[in-house]
Amino acid sequence: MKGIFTALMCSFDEEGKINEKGLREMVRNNIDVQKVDGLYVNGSTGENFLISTEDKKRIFEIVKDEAGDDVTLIAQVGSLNIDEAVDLAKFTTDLKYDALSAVTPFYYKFDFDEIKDYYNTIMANVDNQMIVYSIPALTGVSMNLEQFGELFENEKIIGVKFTAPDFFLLERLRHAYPDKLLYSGFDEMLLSASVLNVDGAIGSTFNVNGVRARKIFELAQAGAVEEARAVQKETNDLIAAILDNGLYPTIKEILKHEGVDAGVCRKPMKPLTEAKKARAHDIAKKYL
Ligand code: NAY
Repeated sequence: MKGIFTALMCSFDEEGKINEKGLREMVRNNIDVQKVDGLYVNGSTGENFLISTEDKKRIFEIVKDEAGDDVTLIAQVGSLNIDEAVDLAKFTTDLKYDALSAVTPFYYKFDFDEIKDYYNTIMANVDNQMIVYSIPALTGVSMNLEQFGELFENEKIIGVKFTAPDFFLLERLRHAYPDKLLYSGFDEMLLSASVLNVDGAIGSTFNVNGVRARKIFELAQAGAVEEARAVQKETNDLIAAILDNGLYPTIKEILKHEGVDAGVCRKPMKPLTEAKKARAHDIAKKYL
């Protein structure tokens, strides 16, 4: 369960339908070219919150069929509809996904007891392991050290995907829970998280920059911080350009530049203008 995990994208056509051939190519590109250790399926990067339950299931099936046992697979099953979350947790456990993950429930201001009940309910229904998906900037849900500790009391909850720039809390978590898995969630902060001894990282930009991400992670683990910093600098030049041009559509356009049929993003995300498409190809040439 340790190492570099791509937050997988899905290829959609202009009508928003899954492009199965493209999705399979994206899976293979991550395994064969980016050489990542695993895939995080139907997360934010997978446009999970924009698609139907049926499409989520189809994506889980296609990814498992294509990846087989080549890499570790994590299924993001979180949903505001807890019945859907449980259904997807059962579905992906049956498909033999190695672990589940679920975003903290958002939109309504759930209190911590409600959040804890959400995770415990999902896990009471399956024989699998759970990685909490914490991303306060998008969900508005922040948890403190003690609250993470309460979630971790459930032995099936084995770690957290920590997508936040709070390195104080990350260090406290590492210190307090040495046996739980901590994953860095912001690719531009991978080095900072790695020196705090996270167990791995899950990122959108690894779809195109996985090899560099591994270098940063492994150099930091080996204590070669100076060299790691140089690779993080190259990485952040790339990420800054991608963010400036539009995160997910630009990664898809870069994948197309590399011959992967990445399709387009689903509405309400808008397609890149011709100028931004050209810029994405320039970014690929300049930074990859
Ligand atoms: C997800 O579920 O796909 C993730 O959270 C992966 C982590 C990414 N977060 C988001 C919200 O996209 O890789 C990061 C992020 O895109 C990257 O660091 C650029 O900011």
